[in-house]
Amino acid sequence: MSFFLDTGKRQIDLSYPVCMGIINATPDSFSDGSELAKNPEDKFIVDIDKALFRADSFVKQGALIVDVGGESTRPGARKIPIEEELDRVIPIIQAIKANLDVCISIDTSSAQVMTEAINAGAEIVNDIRALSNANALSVAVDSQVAVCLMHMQGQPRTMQQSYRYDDVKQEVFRFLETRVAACKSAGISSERILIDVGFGFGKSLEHNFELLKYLAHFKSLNLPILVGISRKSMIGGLVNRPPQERLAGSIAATMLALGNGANIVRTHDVAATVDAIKVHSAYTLAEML
Ligand code: 8Y4
Repeated sequence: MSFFLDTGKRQIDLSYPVCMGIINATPDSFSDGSELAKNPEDKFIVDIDKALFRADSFVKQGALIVDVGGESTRPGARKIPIEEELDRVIPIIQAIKANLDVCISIDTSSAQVMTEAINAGAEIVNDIRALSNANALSVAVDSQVAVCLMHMQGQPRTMQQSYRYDDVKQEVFRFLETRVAACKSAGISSERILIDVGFGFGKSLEHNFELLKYLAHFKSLNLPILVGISRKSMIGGLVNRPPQERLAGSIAATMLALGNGANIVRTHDVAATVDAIKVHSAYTLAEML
């Protein structure tokens, strides 16, 4: 287990879990999309000042990473043109880079968006398609950035309509193992790789909780584990509340993920997540006495 993530520009210490705050530059985002739209009546326009304010608050609350995404990956979401995705994310990355010292992650599957985001200062490529799109792997190889490889069954538009596993943890494990091997043989060293089981991406409530329960098994890949649980339907399906009211449930599930070895927590609620990480870290230290 490597204790640092190498992004080319910095080494992120993962001796303790760290928090990644979500900056969604998408109009349909449940937490901040419409807040980031300048004129809700008109075509979606990214408000850079609002995105920057959000990133700044995240940093003040203790996030070490901000994840900027412009392609909605919510269940049922449709694809958008690359130009639109670029228009959404690049100005935000440039503004964050110019004003804050925080590691920027780009949530995209497009090689072109990756390239321009890296040029603008992104240090992590967070790809829900695990670098499977054309040229995505070579863009990552030719840069110094870190990559997050996530498991998904199907595609966002339809993934929650039909999913099928014989053994979800085995299938997700083998997928990640294969993608990690592809990255390593293409020239990405293990210090630059994160893995993610992809909660909610083509998975039932039961699949998600089975993966959560067996998260520690993924430690055998000897790579840091990122988890994205925040406000997802795996919480909503249990507490029966809309996304903005899923904080307590999300933190409870985050505690379980931390207990099972999660190293990076992707969240809409940085302050609460940092508190949970502090409680977990104190508990971990107390265990060792
Ligand atoms: C309710 C709330 C229903 C949220 C669905 C969603 C992950 C991720 C997303 C993740 C990594 C989302 C970009 C989807 N989730 N990246 N991205 N891991 N690495 N759905 O789990 O939040 S967006």
